[in-house]
Amino acid sequence: MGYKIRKIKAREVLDSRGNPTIEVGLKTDSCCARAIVPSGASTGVHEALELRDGNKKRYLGKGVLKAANNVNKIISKKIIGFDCRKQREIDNALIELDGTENKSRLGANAILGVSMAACKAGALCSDKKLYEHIQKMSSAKKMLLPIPQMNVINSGRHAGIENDIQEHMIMPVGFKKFSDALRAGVETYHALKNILKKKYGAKSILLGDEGGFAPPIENVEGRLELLLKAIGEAGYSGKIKLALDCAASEFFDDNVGNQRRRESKILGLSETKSRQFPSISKNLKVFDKKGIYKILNKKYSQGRLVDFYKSLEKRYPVISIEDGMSQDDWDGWDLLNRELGKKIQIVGDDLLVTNILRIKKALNENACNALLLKVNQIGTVTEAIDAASIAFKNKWNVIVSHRSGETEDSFIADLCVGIGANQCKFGAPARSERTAKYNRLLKIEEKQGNKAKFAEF
Ligand code: 2PG
Ligand code: MG
Repeated sequence: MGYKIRKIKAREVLDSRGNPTIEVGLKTDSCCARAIVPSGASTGVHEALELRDGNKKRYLGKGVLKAANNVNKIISKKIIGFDCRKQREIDNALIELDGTENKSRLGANAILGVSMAACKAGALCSDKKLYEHIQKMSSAKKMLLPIPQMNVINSGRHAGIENDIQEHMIMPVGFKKFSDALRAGVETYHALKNILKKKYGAKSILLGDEGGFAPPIENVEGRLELLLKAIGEAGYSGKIKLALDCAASEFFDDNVGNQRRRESKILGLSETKSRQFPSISKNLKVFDKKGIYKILNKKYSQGRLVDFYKSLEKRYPVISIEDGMSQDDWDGWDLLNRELGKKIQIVGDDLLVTNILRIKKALNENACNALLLKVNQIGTVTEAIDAASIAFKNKWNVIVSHRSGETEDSFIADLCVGIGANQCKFGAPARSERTAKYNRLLKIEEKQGNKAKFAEF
């Protein structure tokens, strides 16, 4: 009674970069829920497909009317009548209806909007908190408040800069409570802001896509020094460690990249845009293992790049490196994980794209030791939860992550707690689309009272 889905409606709304995205409203007799889908900039080529209209006259081709229409005309017909608590059944029906490997028929954005909205409705109708509802679906034995990875210096695609390490993060690990850890991170963020303003002027404290600063410091060491200084000034030396998301696929130059560039040119598409067209990626067979990584005009072979990361780990308290290698450079990942994986967290993002098949391959090849989990990389809540389960089973850490294009929807905060992930990556503690998630975690911690358990690293 009251659980049956009666109505589903999708519309075009905006994300934090001012690009269109999908919002889905879903009604049963007793409740209604809404979900908004995020969108990445440094998207991996193996991600599920984000369907955009491509009509340059609207939103520079980024409209999502086709995806909305797919929800309203095709998906709703199939999903209306389902019990909103039966997430796996709903998601399986969505996957089957789409029928492609990367959700390119209906669009992963269309599918995910429905999947997330159903999940929220399932919680509401069963009078459960969203994180409790999610825990019931997952294999998690306990709920956890996550350690945040806070991206306080933004570069690369998120700050309009080519060939650079993308995210420089602080990780408050030495705390007993999430709220204390968050506070320490926020105070460090403000200490950093003051240091930057004094040293580089007002322009250096303008914010990148994820709420971090984008100062004109052209070397990674200089940025890490600054982070340590800010941590010290805020009074948290030793209690806050450092993490990097290199997003190395963005600065790896290989034959595939060159081929993609050539093909995009022929088709008159930007390179980023061309990644949305699976036909292009599919045709890219050549992979030159001897590709070159370029960071800020310096060139590195795989081995040299690993040496560079090793030297950073020796000199700075870097405890986690995400996407240190490019998405298909399996040899590079193998080397990186062999050299550093016993000491620090080696996180796969573009490498794994929250996809069970790629996670299994990475496990076989011992390519990394942690999963970055992004719901829109795979396109349904169930598949994301399954991806986390495999990672946990194999003793990997799981980090639930936002996208650089986010929204006011705080779904991933509940997801993180519900699946028992020990870390979250929600950006800097600034801009409402980021703080919405942190604020939700604060609320969950308050609700859980003395039962709240803060994760350990
Ligand atoms: C990443 C993400 C989020 P994007 O690379 O981890 O920080 O960036 O959403 O642009 O892929
Ligand atoms: Mg990443």
